[in-house]
Order: sequence, then C-alpha cells, then structure tokens
Amino acid sequence: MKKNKVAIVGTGMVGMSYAYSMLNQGTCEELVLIDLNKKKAEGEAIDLNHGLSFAPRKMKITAGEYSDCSDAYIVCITAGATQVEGETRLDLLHKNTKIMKSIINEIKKSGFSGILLVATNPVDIMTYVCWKLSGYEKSKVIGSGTTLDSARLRYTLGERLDVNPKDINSYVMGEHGDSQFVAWSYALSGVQPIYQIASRNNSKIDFDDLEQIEDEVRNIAYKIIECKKSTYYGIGMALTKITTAILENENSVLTVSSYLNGEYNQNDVYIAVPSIVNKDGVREVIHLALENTEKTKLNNSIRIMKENINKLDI
Ligand code: 6V0
Repeated sequence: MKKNKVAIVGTGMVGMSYAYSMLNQGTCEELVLIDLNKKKAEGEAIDLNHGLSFAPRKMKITAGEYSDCSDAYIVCITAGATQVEGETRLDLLHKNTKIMKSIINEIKKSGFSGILLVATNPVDIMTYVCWKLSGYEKSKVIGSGTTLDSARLRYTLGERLDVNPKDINSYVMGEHGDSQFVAWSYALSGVQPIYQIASRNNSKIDFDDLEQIEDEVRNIAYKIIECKKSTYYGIGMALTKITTAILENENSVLTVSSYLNGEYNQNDVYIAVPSIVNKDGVREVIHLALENTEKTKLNNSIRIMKENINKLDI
C-alpha cells in the first residue's frame, strides 16, 4: 500500500472540490480520479495537472480504473445522486444504496485494504452500507459525518463572537441531516464555555441566539441548494481535513461518522460523534457525558438511521 495515495470515486462537484483542495494544500503524492463517466474523470485530471506549477508540492494526478485502488491508502466515495430543491438527504437513500453496491463490489475486487472515506448522502447510512457490503474493519470505514456542519457552526459562532473560528471548539453531532444537534454542554469559545458566555449580561449572544444558530447551521445547506443547486467547497475542504488527519497520523478530533460499539449505549450504527482520527482510521470514539436533552437528540438521530437501514436490502 502506498502511504500517500488517494483515489476518489465520483468526479462531480464534491469529488472535484476535494481534489482541488488537496492539490492546493499538497495533501497527497498520488491522486487517482475514477468515475462512471470516464471522459469527465480524464478531463478533470488534465485540468488539475495544469495547476501543478502553482501547487505546494509535486503530485501525480491521473484518471483511472478501480484496479488503481489496490495500493491506495484512502479511497473516498463522492459518487451518487444529489439532493434537488425540496429533497432531504434521506430522500437519496435507495438511489445511492444501489450505486454504493456497484462501487464497493469494484473496490473489493481491486484488493484495496486501506481506509474507506464516504461522503455520499445520506452519509451516515451510506457509510453503514459501505461497511456492511465491504466487510472491512469498522474503524477503517469512516463517513464525513458532521465534519462540515461542525465547521459551519464554528464559522457562525466565530462571526457572532468575533473570535477566530479555529478557536471555537464546538461540535455538531448526530445525523448529517435534519436531526443533527449541537452539543452545547461541551461548546467552548477558546477556553470559555458558550453557555457561560450566553448567560452573561450584555454578551454578544444569548440563549435565543444559540437556538437560532443551531437552526441556521442545520438548514444552511437548503439555502445553498436554493441559491446554486448544490454544496461542494465546504465538504471538499472537510474531506481534505479528514484525509490529512489520516495521512499525517494527526490524531485529530473530528465529528466523522463512526461505528458505535457500546458508546452512548448504542450499537450497530454509524453516526457523527467526536472521534480521534489517525493513520488507522477512527482510533477512538469519544464518549461524552451528554446532558439528558442532548442524549435524547442523539438517540433520536440513531433511531432514524436504524429505521432507514432496516428498509434496505443489504
Ligand atoms: P455530482 O456533481 O452529480 O457528481 C456525482 C458524480 O458521481 C458524477 O460525476 C457521476 O458520474 C458519478 N457517479 C454516479 N454514479 C456512479 C457510479 N456508479 N460509479 C462511479 N461514479 C458514479 O454530485 P455532487 O458531487 O454534488 O454530490 C455527490 C454526493 O455528495 C451526493 O450524494 C451529495 O448529496 C453528497 N454531498 C455530501 C456532503 C457531505 O457533507 N457529506 C455535502 C455535500 C454533498
């Protein structure tokens, strides 16, 4: 296995935003683009190669076949149908399960033994589907989960508090979808609990604002889809961060979609919870002692995931 090789399956808006972000950040040494539409992958590879003179490091970028996954360290799946206006992420369930079946079959045939990163929606369920169909280790199949939603939260809180979003340590947990929630009891701006900031007189935010921010983060994808049909730059950068955490063995805390095996008193489900990500995939699921209302929200998300998984023929 090559330590610095990434393959992307799906060279649409998400796949290519991810590829472009990796090119700009010099995330890997070798990048293979795979798509049902081979011409599209070929054109994208040529276009990206023309940016190499301006990139921070050398990168071998090619359009390829599934057999190219055999020695990749990471294969990221971004292929599939997207939400159209009025559709939720869960509406994509059956269409994308069918697509995952064909893709996983091909990836397995290649002999791939690295880390599978899934971005296709509904991402928590598609990650479960990919794990189940592949038979790979649980910790080596990871969904992008709410990594993007947590970044949206950090940005929004950063703006409201006038603090660098990198210093906002706050997480969105649960489904990457309508039942997600913010773990406010663990939210910090730098070292200050957000709850403490919100309860102060004359603070920049109060408790009503927290509710409004949580709603805004949950629903912002619908606004983007209404304005420009789909969302891709944010997820492209979120996938790059997860990739860097893996390739650089960072032990970064990210709200990826992880398999629960007793954590949060739950089993046999993939859901977004803060997890430590390194060269082995998910090294550890962080089991937070959530407040009762937060526990109820997480359990609700998990119930929705399980109900939908039960509808699938996998
Ligand atoms: P897109 O731009 O339509 O690209 C999809 C690509 O997948 C196209 O190039 C297709 O040719 C290709 N494709 C379809 N079927 C197959 C197949 N069987 N094998 C190989 N390639 C195939 O979609 P976009 O890139 O915008 O979105 C892709 C997926 O990402 C969708 O499911 C989105 O809902 C999802 N997103 C996930 C996010 C997250 O946070 N996890 C965020 C945004 C979008």
